[in-house]
Amino acid sequence: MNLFILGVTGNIGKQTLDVVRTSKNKFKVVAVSGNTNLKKMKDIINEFSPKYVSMGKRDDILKLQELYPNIEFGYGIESLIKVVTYGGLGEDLVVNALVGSVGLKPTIEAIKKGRNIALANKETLVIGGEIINELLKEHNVKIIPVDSEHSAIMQCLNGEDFSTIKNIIITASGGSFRDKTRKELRNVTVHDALNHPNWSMGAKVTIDSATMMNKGLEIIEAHYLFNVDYDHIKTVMHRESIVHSLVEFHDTSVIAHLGNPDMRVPISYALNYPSRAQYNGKSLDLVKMGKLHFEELPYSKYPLLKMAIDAGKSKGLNPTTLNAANEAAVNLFLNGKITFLQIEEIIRECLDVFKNDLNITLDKILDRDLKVKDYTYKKYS
Ligand code: MN3
Repeated sequence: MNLFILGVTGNIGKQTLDVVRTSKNKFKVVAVSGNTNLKKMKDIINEFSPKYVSMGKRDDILKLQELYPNIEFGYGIESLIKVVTYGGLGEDLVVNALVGSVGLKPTIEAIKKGRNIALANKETLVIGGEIINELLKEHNVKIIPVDSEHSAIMQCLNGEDFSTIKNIIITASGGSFRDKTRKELRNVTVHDALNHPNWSMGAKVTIDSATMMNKGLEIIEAHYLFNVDYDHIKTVMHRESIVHSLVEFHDTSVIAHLGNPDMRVPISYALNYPSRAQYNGKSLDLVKMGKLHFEELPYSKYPLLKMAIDAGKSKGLNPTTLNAANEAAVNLFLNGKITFLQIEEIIRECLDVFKNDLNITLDKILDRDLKVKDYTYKKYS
């Protein structure tokens, strides 16, 4: 299997390479992209010898070119597309582990090339779901979700008739601030927010988990992946992150997917789909767990959850506006420019300022994405 990995130096990229290491004779890393981590990229090149490497900046490419004259290099968005379309067709899989809307165009080009995609970049479906689903049909390509909840749902649906789904139930850990009150959220710091109780993730997803925007984006993602109406996608707070999601069927049977919180499991499932590979992780010890807890998600504490679901339901460019405002606001928060609760204020403001448009095209999505981010950075930097 030839792998084309976007975001290889990030958190999901790193864990993808862990999975690749466990079955090195099955996978060949052909093309990869990183952003600014030159040292990590050198290590990856030395270990996996890819044929094509993309980095964020031209300077870094020039440095790498000197060291590795036999590898092709590129930088910028065009080179991300080169990563996913590199070489001829074979037994191929694109792993899209980019963070943010930048992942949409490469996903589209991978589909057009006819390559299946292991998708960790949820923004692809949040902002481009309508377009993506049309393209998947047209090119007979599959998206296999890497997000743990969606991987769980996909596994619960194995061999099932989708028309018998009654509800999809997505679990939420509650993020780093699940025990804080609204009032306490006013003064939380970046450091507090980056301290997730269960999962090891990148900074953006960890903040999104704390605001619950992550769950909102995942609901939209689930809507497009499984073609289930928003009214039948439920959430439940589950502190232990052991039940990764559930599906209820017409006969009220509920199938759940359980496992220790380890992203390498859904990554391994996506890489080996439809079969399963051996993974030497820790077995789930239910007796040791003793209890699992489920609570209602407090919507009043997390206004972004409802804002995201509403944006998803209203379709068109609203999900793009929501997502772009969130990306910019989270960035501003991480850089100490705004407070934690300003993230939701900025998103509300952008949804107000930028009007919806139901007639979407890729160009309109990318244009809206840029404009919302420009607006937010200019006003709040
Ligand atoms: Mn998730």
